[in-house]
Amino acid sequence: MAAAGLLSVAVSASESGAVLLEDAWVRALPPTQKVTAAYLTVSNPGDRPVTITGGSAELAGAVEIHTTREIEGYMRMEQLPHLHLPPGGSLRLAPGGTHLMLLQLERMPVAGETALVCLHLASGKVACTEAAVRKSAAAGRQNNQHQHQHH
Ligand SMILES: [Cu+2]
Repeated sequence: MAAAGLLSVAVSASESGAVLLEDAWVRALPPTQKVTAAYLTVSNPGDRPVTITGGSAELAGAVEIHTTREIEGYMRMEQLPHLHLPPGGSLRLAPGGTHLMLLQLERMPVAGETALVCLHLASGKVACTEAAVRKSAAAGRQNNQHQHQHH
């Protein structure tokens, strides 16, 4: 519980220079895996460009910004030093593309849980959101108001 408290430095989106985080989710992998990925849509409602320099997440000792590139027929992940968002711009971090890599996991998050995921901005601000832990991206973006899982 103490760790969650340390991360609760959420910045109000209405504050200038902040970003909006939406549709965040973390992929639940088998518990033997030591890393996983987080996805979200980040937008810059302000009138100045924003640079994202990194991130942090509950249960993860480190977070890196990765992109996926096809090199000689193989999908490879590459670390990006930062992401740029022009004024009014938005960026969708999604499977097969840019994502947040959650490293040094204390344990694998379990589907149905939520985990706080934060983006760190060059301005020193930190924007956080509660990410749903899911096994896949299956749940549609349009009906995420009310998600129920049936077996
Ligand atoms: Cu990655």
